[in-house]
Amino acid sequence: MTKLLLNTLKGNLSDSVPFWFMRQAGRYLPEYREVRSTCPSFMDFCYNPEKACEVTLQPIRRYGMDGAILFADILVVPDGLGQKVWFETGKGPQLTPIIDQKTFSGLSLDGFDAKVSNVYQTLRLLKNSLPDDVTLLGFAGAPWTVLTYMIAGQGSKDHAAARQLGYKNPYLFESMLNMVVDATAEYLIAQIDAGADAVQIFDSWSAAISEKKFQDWIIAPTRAIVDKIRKKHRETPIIGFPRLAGAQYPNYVKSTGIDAVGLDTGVPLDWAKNYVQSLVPVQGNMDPHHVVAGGKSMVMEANRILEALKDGPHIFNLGHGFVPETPPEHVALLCETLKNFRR
Ligand code: 1CP
Repeated sequence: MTKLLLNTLKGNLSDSVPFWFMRQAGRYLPEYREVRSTCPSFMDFCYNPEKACEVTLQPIRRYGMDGAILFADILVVPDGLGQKVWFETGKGPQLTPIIDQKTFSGLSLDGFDAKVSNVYQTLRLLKNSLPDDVTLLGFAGAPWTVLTYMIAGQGSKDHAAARQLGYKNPYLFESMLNMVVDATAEYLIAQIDAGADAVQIFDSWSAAISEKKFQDWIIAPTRAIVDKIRKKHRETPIIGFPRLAGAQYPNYVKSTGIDAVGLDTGVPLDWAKNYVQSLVPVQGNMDPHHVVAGGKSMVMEANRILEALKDGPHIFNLGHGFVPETPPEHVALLCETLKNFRR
């Protein structure tokens, strides 16, 4: 059976447009909340193959997306490197911050694979339980986005701590970047070994980075990861998602060598068609709040996006992940709209 999403990632066009959604497994689904309530620790949840497999499958059973994204988190990588990571209700992720040589020296790649190996087991379980036509997606955070959490010790608005450390102590910052590049490449290669058909690199915080630093902090590390993966897995598509990268999108695509790119909600579609979709397949880009609102305006917006990108390879997705207040029945209406669309 053909995998429509995987085929599209390889640049092929078909009559219908494949779709999946960022954060399609998550708090908007009652069945997710039920499993989540059995795991007090979010990291333990990510490292529980049976439960992680179950919540990955939940949206596929309900809606029949073309892609299933591994349930885990981008903060598995710092955890695997030995940084303490935990989640606090109402506060989000918390980490012991890495701010100098002393705190950095506590991290190591030794033992990384062993520490995160349950994630690979989740993928093996998924490989055996997913319908043949569903593409299995692995993922990791991009080094810059992951470093914003490692350095601040939590989520942050303008990523001040990471930017300032990058300017003040570029040698330390580069050592950290290099370690995260190596860990992420190892992690994604192992995900593909375990059954992922494609992988996505989430650079959620790549907005408003200067030209020079976009090159050093976003492009160079992503390129390094792409090169390492390709040495082992030449054919596996790699999706980049440089969220809010604006005019840097075409440069990001050309310079990183990724195979497909996720568009955030703000990217104009005519421009994307001419300058991005002409290079690689694109994915995106509905505002997740449109799905909270639902109704006719959501359906019209889905059709506008589908029409605008229909002449080239397109995977329908959101411009960022579902928010917890999304009504599941609005997702059902959106999926029905997408399944009925023909080029
Ligand atoms: O208690 C819960 O259920 C917490 C909610 C949650 C979920 C469902 C978190 C905490 N992580 C996840 C799973 C997750 N995270 C997935 C797999 C599920 C899917 O997509 O269907 C993925 C791909 C991620 C990736 C992720 N985690 C990103 C990149 C994508 C994005 O949304 O920008 C980021 C930035 C994170 C960090 C993170 N993890 C969780 C939260 C609440 C956050 C964001 C914190 C912040 O705003 O800084």
